[in-house]
Amino acid sequence: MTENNQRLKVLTRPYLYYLSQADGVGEWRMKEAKDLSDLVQNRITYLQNPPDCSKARKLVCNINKGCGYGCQLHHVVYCFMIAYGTERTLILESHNWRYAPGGWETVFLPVSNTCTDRSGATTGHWSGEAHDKDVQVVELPIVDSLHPRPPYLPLAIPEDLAPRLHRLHGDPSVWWVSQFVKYLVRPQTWLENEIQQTTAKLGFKHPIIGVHVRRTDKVGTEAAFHPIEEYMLHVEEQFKILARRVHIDKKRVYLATDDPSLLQEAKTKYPDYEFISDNSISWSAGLHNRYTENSLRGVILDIHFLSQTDFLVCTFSSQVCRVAYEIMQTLHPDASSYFYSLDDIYYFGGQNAHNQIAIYPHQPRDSEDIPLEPGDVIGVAGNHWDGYSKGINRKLGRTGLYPSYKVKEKIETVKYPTYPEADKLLNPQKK
Ligand SMILES: Nc1nc2c(ncn2[C@@H]2O[C@H](COP(=O)(O)OP(=O)(O)OP(=O)(O)O)[C@@H](O)[C@H]2O)c(=O)[nH]1
Ligand SMILES: [Mg+2]
Repeated sequence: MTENNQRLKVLTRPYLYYLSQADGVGEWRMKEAKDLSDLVQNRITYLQNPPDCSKARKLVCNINKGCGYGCQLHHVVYCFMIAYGTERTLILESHNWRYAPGGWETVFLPVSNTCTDRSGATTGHWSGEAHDKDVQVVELPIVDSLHPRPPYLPLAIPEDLAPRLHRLHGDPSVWWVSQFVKYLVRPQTWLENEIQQTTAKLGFKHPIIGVHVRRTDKVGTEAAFHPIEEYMLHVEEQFKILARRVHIDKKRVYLATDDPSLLQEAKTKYPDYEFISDNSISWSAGLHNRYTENSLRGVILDIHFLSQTDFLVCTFSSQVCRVAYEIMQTLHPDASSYFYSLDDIYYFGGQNAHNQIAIYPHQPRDSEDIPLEPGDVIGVAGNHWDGYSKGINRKLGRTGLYPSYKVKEKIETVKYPTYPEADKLLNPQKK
């Protein structure tokens, strides 16, 4: 980004905020966000609590994918989206969970109050919605081996909610994912108390920016090493932007990391900042301690606090940060722009193609660029964060760079079931 562009961004952002609040629109957005979320949460609750569990159509999902918490949570989200799409009650199997042998309910509320038993007259492996029509209990594999793939997958959004989501939110695909995460991470009472106590103990308060630094097993294999300075550059910029509309009594950073040496390094290098972080959580996130209940408590707390910050700076290659960003969407009408990722754009593991549509023509500057004609469909691979993105022009079959501003998102809609019976419970007057 050129210096001028950077400056323009710093200058215009706070005014965009004021514009978004003008003429009572801010209030409308708050209400619309709540109404939409209530609608979806109510539909999920309806789906999850069938009147007769022994007759209910079920989708069985086992949490034990061989990966970390963020990845496993997203695995359950993927199952849930297909359960919602196929009108099946999600049965979550979580005994002998690698993080907590006692299972999901040791930390979160059960996904159903009335139907957690997977038994049924007929059981089979997923073989497609139509094929499974007469099978009562269907077992879903991990998304990596899903075949055939149903349409109910990110980044698509449900057709019946699409117009409202487009009006409200800057990234409707993330909003839709976030609704399943919201339902899933409803805490047990002890966890809720723990969150409150830790908030007080750490002195977590606004304004605050969240920084997540993913190291250990991720670095060098799946993602590059980024020094703390790279994150702090964006933290500094965001505090300048925040300062235009709120009083900054202290530059606070919530630091979540699996590298326990980083907190001291950050404190030494940035003495004018207050770093809020529990170093013992970072110790528990190391590879030797990771799959324990204590470490689970730590990553849940870290994600909670990251999601509560005013802005997130992290690498979206990390599922920890993507979960935090998703939960953040459930706390504001539209928090789609409250992040800076040092590497990937937002994605959901196992998602369908992420396409964009060219809105301006582009003549290649050099052999690295690809041409664009308005209307061309581009499969985006990533943003280079310098004004350019990389992707494939599907019409030409050519891969290369193009200016990010010359495309817009192509958000797919899918005909999900619309749950009129559930909606009636929410609005009894609209019978
Ligand atoms: N408490 C805490 N734990 C972390 C942090 N970073 C990583 N971890 C631990 O490491 C695990 C990483 O696994 P995932 O959550 O799947 O995320 P990932 O490895 O970045 O992403 P994928 O490899 O794409 O799955 C987390 O679930 C935590 O257990 C952190 O900042 N705080
Ligand atoms: Mg991993």
